[in-house]
Amino acid sequence: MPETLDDSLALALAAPHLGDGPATAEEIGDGNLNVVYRVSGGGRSVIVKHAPPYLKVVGDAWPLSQDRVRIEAEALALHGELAPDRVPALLAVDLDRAAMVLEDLRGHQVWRTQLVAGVHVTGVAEQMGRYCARTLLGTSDLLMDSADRKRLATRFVNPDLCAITEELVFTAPYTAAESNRVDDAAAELAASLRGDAAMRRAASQLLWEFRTRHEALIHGDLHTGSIMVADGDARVIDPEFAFIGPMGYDTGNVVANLAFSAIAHQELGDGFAGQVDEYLMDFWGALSEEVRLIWPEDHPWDEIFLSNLLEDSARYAATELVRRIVGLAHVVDIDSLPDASRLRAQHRAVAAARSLLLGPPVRSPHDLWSRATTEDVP
Ligand code: SR1
Ligand code: MG
Repeated sequence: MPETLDDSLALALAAPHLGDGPATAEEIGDGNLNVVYRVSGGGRSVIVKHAPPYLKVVGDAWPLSQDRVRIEAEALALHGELAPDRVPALLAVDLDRAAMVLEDLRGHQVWRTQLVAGVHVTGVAEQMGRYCARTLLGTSDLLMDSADRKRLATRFVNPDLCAITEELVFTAPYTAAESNRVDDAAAELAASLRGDAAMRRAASQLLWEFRTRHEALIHGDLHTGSIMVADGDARVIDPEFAFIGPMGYDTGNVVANLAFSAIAHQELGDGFAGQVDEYLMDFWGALSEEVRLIWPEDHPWDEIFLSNLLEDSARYAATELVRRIVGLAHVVDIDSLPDASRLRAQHRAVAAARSLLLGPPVRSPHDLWSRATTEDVP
């Protein structure tokens, strides 16, 4: 059984990567899964991340494989090769202790934090579009040798973390699961989802696709809390949910989490929603441009691919919109709104999800964005 990370173990793991002199360790993680320390010494600092053998936010009752450390480290390395500079540097991995040492992105902030504060960060949405194109196509049969691709798939079997997503994203929000967290004021909204046979059917179909469409090595949890940003520099962190799955799950997560931001700022009326609209267009524009650039010349169906990816993104965005309102893990963009606008925003997110999941296929990025962010409360 690997040791649990405490100050002294964090200091020991970090020591080879710090300067000379005394060092200090500070626990900084507030995530649902892992224990995270910043260790500083000799004018340098690093991040030490440890994966306990259970889901941190639930405890022993939800055991989790520590193989997620290997998966995260290998995904970081591979995505870093495909999208240079878009992930933090991996400095060391200690599988016996279920821990890794990472570059400390000190000058960066979590993108969600900046979005909530209405702080514009340049170039990040475009970089995220290119990151998605390069990591998704670059780990797919579109660009990989067939035998290499099959070998890659054997390294990213991630049953425990896939089980979290299968339960918390595609199942629990449509049932009376104990894990759901619903504001008292949103109880009727949650009940309306449980009683909506069409939404339950659509979510169940997407669960099937999530489990069976082995398209690329996806990040698996690409919300705006998994992206660190500084002007002109986006870095994607925390790929412990990585597995060979549907590409649209990653892109749909980006879309839904930008939609939460847009809806929240529309409700606040502070003028930042227009900036978020631009982020979505920059994201999808750069993604499309990069796909066309790296697409294999001898397979001329890149426009069909992009249109299918847009449709899949819309449908996975819908399930993310629902689960962050009535499921276990919420988003601060919506939860931090004043009561009346929070309830309206929650209704709007679910209305958007219904439109994206049950309406006609989206025809364009504008159609996707308009349905994700401007659905009226019924
Ligand atoms: C209890 S785990 C809840 C969520 O946190 C992670 O970041 C994933 O989004 C997961 O669904
Ligand atoms: Mg995460």
